[in-house]
Amino acid sequence: MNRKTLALALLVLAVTACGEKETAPSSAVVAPSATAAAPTLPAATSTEEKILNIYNWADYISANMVADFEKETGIKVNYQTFENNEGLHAKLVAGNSGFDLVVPGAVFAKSQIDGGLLMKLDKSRIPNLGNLDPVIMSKLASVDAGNDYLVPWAWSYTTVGINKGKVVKALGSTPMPDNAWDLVFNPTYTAKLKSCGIAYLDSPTEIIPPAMHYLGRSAYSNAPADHKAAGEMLAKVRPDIRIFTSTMIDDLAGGKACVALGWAGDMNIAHNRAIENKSTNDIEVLLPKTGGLIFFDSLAIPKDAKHPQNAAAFIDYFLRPEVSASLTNELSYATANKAALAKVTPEIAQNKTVFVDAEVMAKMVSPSSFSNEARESMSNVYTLFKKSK
Ligand code: SPD
Repeated sequence: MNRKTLALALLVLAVTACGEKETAPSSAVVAPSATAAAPTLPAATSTEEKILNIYNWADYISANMVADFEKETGIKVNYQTFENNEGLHAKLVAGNSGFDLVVPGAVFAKSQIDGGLLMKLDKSRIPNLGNLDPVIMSKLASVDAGNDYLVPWAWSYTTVGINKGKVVKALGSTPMPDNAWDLVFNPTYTAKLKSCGIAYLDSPTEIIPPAMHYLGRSAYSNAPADHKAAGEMLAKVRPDIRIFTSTMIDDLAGGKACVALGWAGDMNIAHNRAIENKSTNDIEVLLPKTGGLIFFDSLAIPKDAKHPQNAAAFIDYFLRPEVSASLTNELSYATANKAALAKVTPEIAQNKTVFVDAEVMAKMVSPSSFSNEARESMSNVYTLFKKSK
């Protein structure tokens, strides 16, 4: 078993608990139906006007993906980005977003499916669904029964990243902690690191879960008492946090932040950007000894999308091995497209912060979903935390 296959197998173990609080009927946990024989329609059969409106996270698509799709299909893509799951969720709840394709995190997708905010995929238009790893897809059916709504875009994990030289200098005689989460949650460290810049993701559901995990509580607890405890702990480091952002790549690469609580994929992009810019900033993704938080982001079609056939055409195009692999190769986010693994470059395939090894994966926290009430409670705690200084 090579590293990529092993990483996928381990990821399957990690996502087994995904959405476990709201268990799907066992009959729904099946291999993706795309593997069953079904009549397929080529993308060109779309009868819609040639427009596709995509709403994705920033820095989350390979350079030529949209242009190549437009050239091949004649479909004009309007591409916009959002900053966090909360922003996307609010647009979907409000309705009439104007978007045909969105990329929610698994943590929000379950409630979006249950709330009727997404449209079922027309699988006859997406023959390349068969390229997805069937084992992963059968496990993801616990979030999306029958794999009817979601197509994995990429996965990675929330963790701590550093600018090594600056952190070592700022810590002085204090050695690096045993647990990397200390660098962003323990005032002993944050007080020293504030001079070189600490950056946090700007979203309640990005910060409260790792904070609860650091406290030894469930990262996906729905209990307000756990959110409150996270808020109390966060209040102690609040004066030391300089940057709140959803795009910390340039802050890290350019040296404005020396420590970040963010996504491993973006940290690897920052690492590469610093090298491209010939800077001395040495960005490193840390693997906390208590584990990072795994996440999945998936393509989905809003229930009121005006161009669902064009959306299906884009999904099918994305699922071509070389197209999925281009995302992983250019952006260091892992793919769930099994057929794409052979096209992942050796440099990325061997990067242990992208395809983490068995020991590290075993410690990672599996994704799960929050209740609406829990999201509200976390949002209140987060707002208080951010504005108190
Ligand atoms: N550069 C964009 C990365 C998108 C990450 N999505 C993360 C969701 C985690 N909860």
